[in-house]
Amino acid sequence: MRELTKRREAFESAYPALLKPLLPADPAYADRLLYPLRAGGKRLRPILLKAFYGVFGGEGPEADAFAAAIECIHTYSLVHDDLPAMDDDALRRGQPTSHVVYGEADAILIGDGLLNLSVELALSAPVPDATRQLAAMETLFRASGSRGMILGQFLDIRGEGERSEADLDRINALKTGALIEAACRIGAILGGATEEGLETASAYGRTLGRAFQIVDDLLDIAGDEKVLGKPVGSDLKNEKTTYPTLLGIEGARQRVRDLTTEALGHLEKLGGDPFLEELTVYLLERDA
Ligand code: GRG
Repeated sequence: MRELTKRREAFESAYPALLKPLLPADPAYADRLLYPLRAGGKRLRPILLKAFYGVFGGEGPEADAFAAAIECIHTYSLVHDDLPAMDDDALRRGQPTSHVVYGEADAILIGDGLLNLSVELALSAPVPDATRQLAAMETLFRASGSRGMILGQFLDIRGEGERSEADLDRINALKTGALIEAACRIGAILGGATEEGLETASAYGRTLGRAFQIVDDLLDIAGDEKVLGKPVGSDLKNEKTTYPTLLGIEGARQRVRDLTTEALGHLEKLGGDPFLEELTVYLLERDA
C-alpha cells in the first residue's frame, strides 16, 4: 500500500523533532528511550489518529504531537510486555528487545520514560482550543490506563481458569482495542467532530481493534517470524486461549471477515475515506 508507506514515512520524519526538546540531557538514557521507537513497527495508531483528523477536516500540525504520544504509549507497553516478568520475549519489531540489550532495570525505565514523554508530548501539542486538547488527553490516558490497556494486561496475565469468548472479548477490547479506538477518537476530537462523528470513529476503532487482535492470534499460529519481527508460537507455548483455539482457524478467519465488513460500514457512515477503507482491508489481510 503506497499511501500507507507514505504516511508511515511522514511519521518517521516528524516524531524525532517533536521528541527532541523533551529528551533527557543524559545521552545514555536518551539513547535507551529512542531504541524501541527506532526499531520501527507499523505505526498503525499514529496513522489512524492522523487519518481521522483528516476525515473531520483537520489540517494543522496539532495532531502530530498526539500521534507521537500514542506511539510512545504503545511502544512502552511493548517494552514492558516483553519483560521476563511478563511475556519474556527476546525479539520485537525485528530487533532484540530492550531488556535483552540494556538489562531489565533499564528496560523498565525505558517504558516509564516513554509513558511520561507521552504526557509531555500531548501537552506540547499546539491545539488552538484547550477544551479539545483536554478531551484528547483524557481519551488517551483513560484508554491506556488502569481502566483500559493496563487493566487488559492485568486480566490477561492473571489468566485464571478456562476463558470463554466473552472473557477474551473483554480482555482484548481493553488490552488491544482501547488504544486503537482512542487513536481514531482523538483524531476525530482534534478535527472537531460532532458527538455522532466521535461515536462512529470510536465504533470503527473498536471493531478494527477486535479484528486486529484475531489476526494477531492467527499470525501467532501461522505467521512467519522473519516477516513479523517477533517470535511466533508464543500463545501455544504459554497455553493461552485465543480466538483460533476457541473458534478454530476457519471460524476465526470468518470472524475477521465479518468484522471487516462491520468496520467498513462505520467508515461509510462517515462518508467513506479511500485510504481508511484500503487500510482496513489491508490490515486484516496482513502478514506482519
Ligand atoms: C505492559 C501495560 C502493558 C500493556 C501491554 C499492548 C500490550 C499490552 C501488549 C503487547 C502484546 C500484544 C501482542 C498485544 C496485543 C496488541 C498487539 C497486537 C500489539 C502489537 O501491535 P502492532 O502489531 O505492533 O501494532 P507494531 O510493532 O507494528 O507497532
